[in-house]
Amino acid sequence: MEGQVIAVYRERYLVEYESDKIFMEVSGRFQYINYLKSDYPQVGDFVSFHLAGVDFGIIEQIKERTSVLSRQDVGTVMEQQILAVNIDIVFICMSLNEDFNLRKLRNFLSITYGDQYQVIILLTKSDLCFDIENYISQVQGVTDHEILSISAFEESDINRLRQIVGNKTTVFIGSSGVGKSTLINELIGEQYLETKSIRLKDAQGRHTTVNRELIRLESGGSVIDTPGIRIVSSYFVDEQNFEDIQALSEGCMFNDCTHTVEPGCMVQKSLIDGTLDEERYNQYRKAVRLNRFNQSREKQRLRMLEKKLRKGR
Ligand SMILES: Nc1nc2c(ncn2[C@@H]2O[C@H](COP(=O)(O)OP(=O)(O)OP(=O)(O)O)[C@@H](O)[C@H]2O)c(=O)[nH]1
Ligand SMILES: [Mg+2]
Ligand SMILES: [Zn+2]
Repeated sequence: MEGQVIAVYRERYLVEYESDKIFMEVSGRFQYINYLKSDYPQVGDFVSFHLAGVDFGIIEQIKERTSVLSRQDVGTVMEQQILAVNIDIVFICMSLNEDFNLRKLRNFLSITYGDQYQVIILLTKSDLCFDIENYISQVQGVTDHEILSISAFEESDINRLRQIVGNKTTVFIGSSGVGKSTLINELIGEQYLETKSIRLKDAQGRHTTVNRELIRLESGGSVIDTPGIRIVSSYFVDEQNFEDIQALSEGCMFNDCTHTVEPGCMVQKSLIDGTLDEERYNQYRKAVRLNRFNQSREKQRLRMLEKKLRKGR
């Protein structure tokens, strides 16, 4: 039997199978061969399972993922935290008021590298903005992805979004309060998800959505709601995310310049004369360190796995 994971609660998984929703756990064998968090079922995963009761199942295996949206995990030792899998479109949501911030947008863009899925920038709360074109052109300066301004209160905007989603699997990411859940409620046509407007005052400043969840639409498509992301950092360093530094490094004296202590370093020079933003440089250094760390961790993981498999035989 095969189903799709629509929500994850610690060690429990809610799996959609035909029109049923069944709680499941992973099998003992599954636990034995997997130990990275990212190897465990995620929202969007297709899994094979067997039933262990009328309304309880055991997940045996995860089907190969067609796409993965992830970031570096902030909660644990640097592990990859998966936000959603098997998605066709990632909607990066940013509101056209206080939340609008190009640096933030760049951060979100940095976790959506590659061509596993389409990326669309949703500029939300357009009803609060009187200068939309100006914001759109600012965003155009940062990305080539499609940009859409949208108000949750404008029916034609919602229809447009519904059309884009179609029968695809999509995920909404962005800071807290930009209106992700509100948009999704409009798409499904009911107040299914909790949004800030129906919450008490004391919840101000807190994230309204706390769990990732996949919701099926009438169109056959699905939308995954996510809690607002505060810190984003990408798991892998994509050179393309640091095009500016890449370009500068061509002027460095040494080919293998690490842009730290070498003489004739163009990156250092640009830092000193102020043409390169210090924060940007620190971001780059951090990404490089993290990448190195992840590479050695991955090697270690493979070694341990090999050992385990040899022992298991
Ligand atoms: N003016 C206006 N307000 C909106 C719009 N969309 C959402 N809001 C309001 O913005 C607030 C936050 O909306 P949510 O949908 O809870 O935001 P969220 O992105 O899901 O937030 P988290 O779940 O915390 O990540 C609510 O008070 C909504 O009513 C919009 O298009 N225009
Ligand atoms: Mg929400
Ligand atoms: Zn250099």
